[in-house]
Amino acid sequence: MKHQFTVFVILAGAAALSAAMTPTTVAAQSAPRPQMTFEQLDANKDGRISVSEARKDKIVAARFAAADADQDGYLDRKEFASIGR
Ligand SMILES: [Ca+2]
Ligand SMILES: [Ca+2]
Repeated sequence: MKHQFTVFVILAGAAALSAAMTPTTVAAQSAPRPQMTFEQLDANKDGRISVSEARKDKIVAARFAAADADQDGYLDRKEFASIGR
């Protein structure tokens, strides 16, 4: 009886963990990636992507605010690389 209860707890825990993990995993796998490269978007070659430069790639434009980690209004290479991950 004690053994059965232990098995139940393990199964319930695994199911709860699976349910908790799945949305994150799916979101990570289906996250849209930029369609253009950093070089293609950086029209003025200043090494960063402005809001207007980001408009050329709708995925980058949509994720711009979330990707701009230091909120300086530009995406540097590291911030750009975070899109789609
Ligand atoms: Ca630029
Ligand atoms: Ca930034």
